[in-house]
Amino acid sequence: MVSHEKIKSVAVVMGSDSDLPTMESCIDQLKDFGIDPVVRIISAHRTPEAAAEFAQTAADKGIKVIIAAAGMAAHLAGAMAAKSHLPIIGVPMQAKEGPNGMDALLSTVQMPPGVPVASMAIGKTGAKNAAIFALQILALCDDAMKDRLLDYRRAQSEKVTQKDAEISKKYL
Ligand code: RP5
Repeated sequence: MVSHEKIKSVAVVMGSDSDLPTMESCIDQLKDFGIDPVVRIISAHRTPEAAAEFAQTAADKGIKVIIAAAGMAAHLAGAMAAKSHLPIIGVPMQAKEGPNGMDALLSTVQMPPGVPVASMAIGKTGAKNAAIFALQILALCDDAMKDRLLDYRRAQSEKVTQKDAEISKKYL
């Protein structure tokens, strides 16, 4: 069994500090599972050398999964995938202007054959799911993490079952 609790096994990179309020749900979700991520602001367009350097050296630093969030012409996740063999999870951000994150979704998900990015949904839901997806990857070789995820799923199901019981009583 491998423990991921003491090492920085997940990186959360984002294109701008304006993405942080959305990505906090990702960071919080990782922390809830005992994962303290590397968090960086790196831009595929504004700091392309830093993006390449980060992706190229991530695996050697012990990072196992990179979550990359960006808005507009969102190339950060793709830039990570171009320079790293690690699994890259992309989170499209909704920009202040433009087509409500659809620009970022398409820029993130439409990678060419051979260089995939696992794109999540736009915004906070995608941010939270990116964390859970990263945890699921870590759980492949971490039984304690697998058990935590199974508990999380059970608790989620119980909540729905409880709501179902409540609404069934109300509409009897
Ligand atoms: C992207 O452009 C960032 O990821 C952000 O979502 C968007 C706008 O950036 P700022 O102008 O707010 O820095 O690169």
